[in-house]
Amino acid sequence: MTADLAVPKLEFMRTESDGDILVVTLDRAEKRNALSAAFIEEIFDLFEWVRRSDGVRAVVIRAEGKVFCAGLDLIEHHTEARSASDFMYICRRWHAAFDAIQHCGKPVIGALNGAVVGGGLELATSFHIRIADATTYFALPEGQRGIFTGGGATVRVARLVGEARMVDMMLTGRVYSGDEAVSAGFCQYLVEGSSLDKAMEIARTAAQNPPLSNYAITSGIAHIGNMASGDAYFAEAFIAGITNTQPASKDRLAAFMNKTAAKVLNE
Ligand code: 1HE
Repeated sequence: MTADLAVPKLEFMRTESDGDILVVTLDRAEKRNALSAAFIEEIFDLFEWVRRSDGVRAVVIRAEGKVFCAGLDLIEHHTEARSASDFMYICRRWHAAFDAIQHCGKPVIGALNGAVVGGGLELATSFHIRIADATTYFALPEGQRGIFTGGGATVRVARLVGEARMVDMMLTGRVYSGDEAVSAGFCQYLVEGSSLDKAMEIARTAAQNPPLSNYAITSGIAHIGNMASGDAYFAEAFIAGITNTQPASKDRLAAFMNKTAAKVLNE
């Protein structure tokens, strides 16, 4: 991999490019990748850049160290003695940063390891695909810390794994890992080896789709999920109208007609 893309200046992350895949590493291992206010701003800036960068076709997010992300920087939060309105504005920046990830227009694949907890789970649920390894676990320790989620979990985590499971996790500190985490929906893949290897494989596959198709898939489904079904069908028809008539779609359909395209087989 080479660091040849002109990304914004970063303090808490580093990036490398592997062809058209951008690999983002959370790089605050000494604090278990805890999310300070400045770290959140960096995430926002980076993914606004990803959205505008034609050279990036997919993103893999991994972490330095044995913990993917320990969530809110609890020490910064405690020592800054924030007012209610201070923290309300900070939460709104978390929402903006994680929306920037989810709606950057490119598939974002999380190569997870270790703890993915609190705000770390809020971060991970803004990715489109999550891959766990044998060390990965998910939790929402907010109840035990005497706080509440503020980075979008009430929407993204509840939607992903269900409101009842989220309430149980927050009340009891329950931890999910392994096959149970997959069946609950925290991650789509659980690998015995490296989650990064699997994430790269998936990113390379997804990067071959036309960019407009990937934009429709990664943003359209999420937006449509917020709509009543009549509105959703209407929006779906518009997205399909634009996506299914793009030049790249015509080429691929012609290839199918000419019997040069791959078939959809279960092998
Ligand atoms: C931190 C943080 C943090 C570690 N904020 N500094 N999140 C939590 O409740 C999780 C809190 N963290 C932990 O439970 C543990 O640190 C871990 C299980 C993730 C990792 O344990 P371990 O033994 O590998 O590391 P450690 O010794 O606990 O921590 C290493 C350093 O990271 C240490 O700093 P040091 O200067 O003493 O070396 C820790 O203080 C620091 N560190 N986690 C700040 N979270 C928008 S609202 C979102 C609400 C939430 O996210 S609530 C969930 C918060």
